[in-house]
Amino acid sequence: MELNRQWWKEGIVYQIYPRSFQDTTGNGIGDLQGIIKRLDYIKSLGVNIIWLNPVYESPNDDNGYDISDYREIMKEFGTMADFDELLSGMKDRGLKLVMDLVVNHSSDEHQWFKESRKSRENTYRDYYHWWPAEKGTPPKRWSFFDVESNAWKFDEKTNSYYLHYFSVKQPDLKWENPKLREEIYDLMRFWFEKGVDGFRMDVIPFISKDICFPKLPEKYNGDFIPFYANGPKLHDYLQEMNQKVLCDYDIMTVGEAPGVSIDQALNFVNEDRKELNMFFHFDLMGLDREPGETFMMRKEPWKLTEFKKIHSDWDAALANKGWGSMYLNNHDFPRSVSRWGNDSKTHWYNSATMLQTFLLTMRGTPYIYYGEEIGMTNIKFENLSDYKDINTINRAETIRQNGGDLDAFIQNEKDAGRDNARTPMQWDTSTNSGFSTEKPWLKINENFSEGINVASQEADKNSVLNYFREIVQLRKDHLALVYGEYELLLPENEQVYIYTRSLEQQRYLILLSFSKERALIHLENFVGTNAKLLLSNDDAVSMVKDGNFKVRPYHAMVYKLF
Ligand code: TEU
Repeated sequence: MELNRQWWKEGIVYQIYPRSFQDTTGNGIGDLQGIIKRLDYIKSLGVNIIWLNPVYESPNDDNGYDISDYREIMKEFGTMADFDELLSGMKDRGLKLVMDLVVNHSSDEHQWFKESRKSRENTYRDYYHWWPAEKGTPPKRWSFFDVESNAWKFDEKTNSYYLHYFSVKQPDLKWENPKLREEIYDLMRFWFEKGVDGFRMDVIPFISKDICFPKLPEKYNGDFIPFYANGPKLHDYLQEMNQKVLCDYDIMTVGEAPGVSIDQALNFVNEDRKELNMFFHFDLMGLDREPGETFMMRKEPWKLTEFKKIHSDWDAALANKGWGSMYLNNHDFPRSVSRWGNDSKTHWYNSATMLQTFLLTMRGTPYIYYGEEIGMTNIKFENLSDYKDINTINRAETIRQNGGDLDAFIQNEKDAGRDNARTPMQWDTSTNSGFSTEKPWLKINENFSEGINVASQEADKNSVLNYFREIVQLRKDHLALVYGEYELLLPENEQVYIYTRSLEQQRYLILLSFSKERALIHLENFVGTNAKLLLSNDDAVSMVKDGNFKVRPYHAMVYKLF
C-alpha cells in the first residue's frame, strides 16, 4: 500500500477556544498571552498542531464567528504583536497553527457591509446578497440564530432585504462576485505570509448559493442544511481557491461540512480534485439528535452499533482517496465524556480515557478539544440566565414567543447546549481554577475542585491527563495506528467496539467498552495469537492465547499482535 505520508495526517490537533483558555488581564476572558503562557503545557501533551477558534476583530454576537476585520486581532484577546509572539513561540516549540476561516458571512460591522448597505449603487453592494423589496417578500430561507428562523432581514435604508443564514449580525458574503472572492484569497495570503499553517473553514459548503433564490422544494422543509450545503458553484470556488492560494503553501485545510453526505465526501477531499485535505462530517454529531434537528436530543438513546457503523462507513469511504478527521466534541457540541461515555464518579476515569484511546487509534487526523485531555464534563446549567450562547438564548426566545415548553428545553440544553463545551479551562484548585482572577465570562464547572484540573492530574501518575500523554505517544510510535487498514470485529455487539489496525506486518487490536456492565468477549480468530498489551486504562492481561477477554466498564485495551 502506498502511504502518501503528510505531516497533517500524522499530526494531532489541539483545538483552543481562546475565550475560555487562559485569562491574563483579569477581565474574565481568555486571551493570546494566556495561550502563550500555556504553550509548554500544550507541547507536553505531545500534540503538534493548534487550531484556534476565531481571534479576529469582532463585535462578538457569535463569539468571534462574526468578523468585522479579517486582518486585526480582537481587542479582548490582545494585539497583532501578541499574535506574532504566539506564532513565534509555537514555531520555537515545533507546533503548527491552524486558524479559523469564517467566510460564508462577515459581521454587519465589517467595513464591506457598512458600505454595502449605504446605497444600491455602492461599490460594495455586491459583496452581500440583497433582495429589492419591490420584488415582494423574498422566498423563504431559514436562519440558525434568528428567533423566527427568517434568513432575510429588511433594511430600510435601501428598501431591500439582506441574507443571513446565521444571526442578523452575520450577513452572508456573495461568493458569486469575483471581486469578493479575490478579497478573501488576499486575506488568506495575508495569514499564510505571516506563517500560519492552515485553515479550518467554517460552514464552507454553504458559500455557493443559487442567486435566483428559487422557492425551495418541499423536501427541504425543516431539514434545509443539505440544501444550504450544496450550492451550484461550490466546487468551482474551492478549486479556484486551491489554485489561486492554497497550492502555493505547505499548509493544511479542514472544512466544517454540515450537510455533506458520505457519497459526496470525495468531491471535497479526493486529492486529485485539489480542493480540501479533510473535512468534519456531521454524521456522529447527529447520532443522538432528532432527524434534521441539530440541537434537539432524540428520545431513544443512541446505540453503539450505530456509532460503529458511522465510523466504519467513513473509514471505508476514505480508505483509498482523501483523508478523515476524527472528533468527538468541539465548541458547538457537548463534552465527549458526558455525551459518548459516562461522567458519573464511578465511570468518569475509564470513560474519558477509553474515548481518548478511540480517537488516537483510528485512521484520520485526531482533533482534541481543550479540556478533553483532563476529562472535562458538561456543566448542565439549571437556569437559562447562565447561558451566553446566542444559539440557546434565541431558541429559548422562539419557544417563549410560541408558548412552547421551556422546562423541556432547559432539560434538552443540558445535553445539547453549546455552552457545555465552552466553560473555562480547569487549570488548578485556586479561585476560578486558575483561569482568571476575576469572574469568568461563562461560569466555570465546579468539579475543578474534585480532581478535574490540570495541576491535580499532573501530580497523579494515573490521571486522565497522563493516560492521554501515553496514548498520544503510542500513536506517534506506531505508524500503523495512523495509516493502517481498519477492520471492524463483532459489528453487532452493543457493548464493545473492537477493531484491528494493520500496516504490512504490523497488527494491532483495539478493544473498547462503551458500557457500564462487565463483559466476557471471545474472539475465535485470535485463539492461539500472541499479543502484547501496549496500554490499558484498567486491569488487562497481556496474552490472548485463548481468545477470551474480561472486559470491565469503559475498558480500553490496545494490543500488538504477533
Ligand atoms: O458552525 C456551524 C453550525 O452552526 C453547525 O455547528 C451547525 O450545527 C450546523 O450548521 C448544522 O448542522 C459554525 C461554527 O462552528 C459555529 O460556532 C458558528 O456559530 C457558526 O458556524 C456560524 O459561524
